[in-house]
Formats: sequence, C-alpha cells, structure tokens
Amino acid sequence: MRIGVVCFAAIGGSSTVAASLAGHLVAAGHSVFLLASAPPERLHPHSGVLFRAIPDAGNPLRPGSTAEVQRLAHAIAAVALEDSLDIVHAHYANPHAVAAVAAREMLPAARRPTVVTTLHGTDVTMAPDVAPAISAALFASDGVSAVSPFLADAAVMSLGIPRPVVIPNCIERVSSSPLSDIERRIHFRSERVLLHVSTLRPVKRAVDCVGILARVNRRVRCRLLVVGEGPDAGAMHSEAVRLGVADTISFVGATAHVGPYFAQADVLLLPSACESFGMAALEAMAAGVPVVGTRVGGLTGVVAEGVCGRLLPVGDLDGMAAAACELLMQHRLAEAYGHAGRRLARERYAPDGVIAAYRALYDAARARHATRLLSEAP
Ligand code: GMT
Repeated sequence: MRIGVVCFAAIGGSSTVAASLAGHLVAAGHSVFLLASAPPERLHPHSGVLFRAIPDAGNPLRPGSTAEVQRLAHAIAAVALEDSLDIVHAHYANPHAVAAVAAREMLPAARRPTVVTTLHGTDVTMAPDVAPAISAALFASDGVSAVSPFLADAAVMSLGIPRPVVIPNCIERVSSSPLSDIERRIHFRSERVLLHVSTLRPVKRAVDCVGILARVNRRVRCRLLVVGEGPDAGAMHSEAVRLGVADTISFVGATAHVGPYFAQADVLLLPSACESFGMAALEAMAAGVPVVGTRVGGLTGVVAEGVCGRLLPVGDLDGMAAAACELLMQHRLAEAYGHAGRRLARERYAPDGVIAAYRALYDAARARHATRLLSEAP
C-alpha cells in the first residue's frame, strides 16, 4: 500500500508515534510518506520514509483559519495525487483529519484515498470550539482510533461519534541492562535527579514540579531536569526564584534525544491536569525510571499504581513530593518499580502488536471506503 502519515512536526508523543509507525510500515513493505510542516526529529534518516512538506494550519486547540485549513487540504490532495496514496492517516483530528477529508473530496472518485484518523488528546478533551468541525471529520473518516480507552470514551461523550478503536502508543526501545542506582551515580553525577519531560503547556502543570522539588529538597537534596519548551517555562523560572530553588533546576530545552536524561533520572514527575495517554510515562517505564504523576485520564492505564509508579490527585504537591522522597530514599523500592516498568513496557507496548492493530484498522477502513464509493456512484 501507499500510505501518507500526517502529523505535527513539533516534539511530542504524537509525532514520535507517527514517525515510529511510518518506519514500521516501511519495514513491512509499504511505501510511506510522512506529511508535516518539517521532518519530525524522531524520524530516523535511514528509515526509508519519504518526507513531504505541508503548511502549518493551527494546532489541536486552535482552529486554523478557513484559508489555512484549505491550504493544508490542497497540499494533502496534491501529495495524495502525485504519490498515488491509498491511505491518508491523520494524527489529530484538528486540523489534520478536517483537512484530509476535505482533500479527499477534492479528488476524482477513482483517486480518493481512504482516510484514517488517530485521536491523541486535547482537541477532544479540551477544545469545545473545534468540536463541531472535528466530529464532522470523524464521521467522514473511514476509520478512527484513539490512544487509550479514556480518550475513546471522551470522544463518544463530547463528540457523539461511534466509539473509536483503541490502539495504544508503542515504545521502540526498552532498556535491557539498566544501570544500578550506584552505577548511575558513579558514572553520571553526585546528586539525585527528578525529571520532567513535556511541552510545558498549562495542561502539563509543569509549575507544580517546582513546588514538588522545593518540598523534596527539604528531605533529600536533588536536582530537577526539565526537558522541553513551552509557554510555562517563564512561570517555572519565577516559581523557582520565589521558592529559592532556582539553583537546583536545569532547563535542557526541547530535544528528541531524551535517552540520556532518562538514564540520569531517579524519578519522572508528571503532574498533568489531563493526559490522554502519557507517552513520557511510558518512556520512563521503558528506561526503568519510576513515575510520580497524577491519577488522570489515560495515565491510569499506562502507569500501574504501586507497581511502577505512584499516582496522586491533581495539585497534591505534598503527596507527590512524599512519593518522590520515598522512591529516592528506598533504593530497593525504586529498583523494583524500575524493573516492573520495563517489564510492562515490553509486554504491553511492543511495536509489533500496535502495528498489527493499525494494519487491521487500515483494512477495515479500506473496505468501508470502497462501500462508500459504491453507494455514491451515479
Ligand atoms: O500533550 C502534549 O502537549 C503533546 C501531545 C502530542 O502531540 O504528543 O500529547 C498528546 O498525545 C500524546 C501521544 O498520544 C499523549 O501521550 C499525551 O497524553 C497527549 N496529551 C494530552 O492528552 C494532554
């Protein structure tokens, strides 16, 4: 098959998943084109996936202007035609599925691709303004998936669509020989490390990490590593100064190469207000790092509570700090959590099963597309 995968270029779980899916589909013998405003950093240069540039048309929370979405639809239609795509797989309904279904209608019936949409999050859970547009795009898609049962249920509730198929995200690499706690400290550092990896959007509540650090620092001296860039970086700085912990925070900035930071981390902090999946938590588990986060959305399905991490109510900084301290002070407990996280990541989120589920979704969507074309034939 000839498959076009449409995703955001910015660093984030959804582009990681799209790039990884594209690579696996090439390995399975398909011709795959990745459509984004720039090549996602996680796209391996030797993956065999061909990059096609498309314009930016807003983000999951902000509906692009009509002109922006039209430009995006035209670009998708042009790639579909030139590269003879059988399938366009849109990651995020807004704006990608909205543009993909419009692109399909621009093409002659015989050249129309099947449109498959994967829901990742905030356009479904946090953006009522875009609900009418995305629900229309989902009804018009030939197949729809969501990355967690939570998100599938949220889509049914907020958009009134039939329940999407749940296909979880996958993880490429699970560390097989993690460094022991003592080895890590000898090799890398002399202080304990709390890690936060996110887009620093308000939904991530990254400022809470500063409050947690201040509380932990009263009992265990440690450093907070912040990987990512976003609107809350300034508020984190101010909070760090206010709480007198600025010298124990390092802002790394945005990078797709998160491996070295997970290798140094003792605990991942993920105090989000909502997560439809929680890719950072899965990456931590795969690296053998315990997670301390919030009991929200899809995170409750990814992080097994009391097994590989601890989940507390949103805003419970005392509780999250206490859980982090416990893991920093009890090495055996942290090692057991790390070991369990790697096992769960390997058993539940291996690429093979996830890719097979997407291929089954493609097959069902192609059949639906064929039926739709027949019913529309004059
Ligand atoms: O949350 C973000 O800022 C990034 C966004 C993305 O584009 O990756 O994350 C969403 O999709 C991820 C991949 O499926 C999920 O792991 C995240 O939980 C989801 N974010 C939210 O639901 C807030």
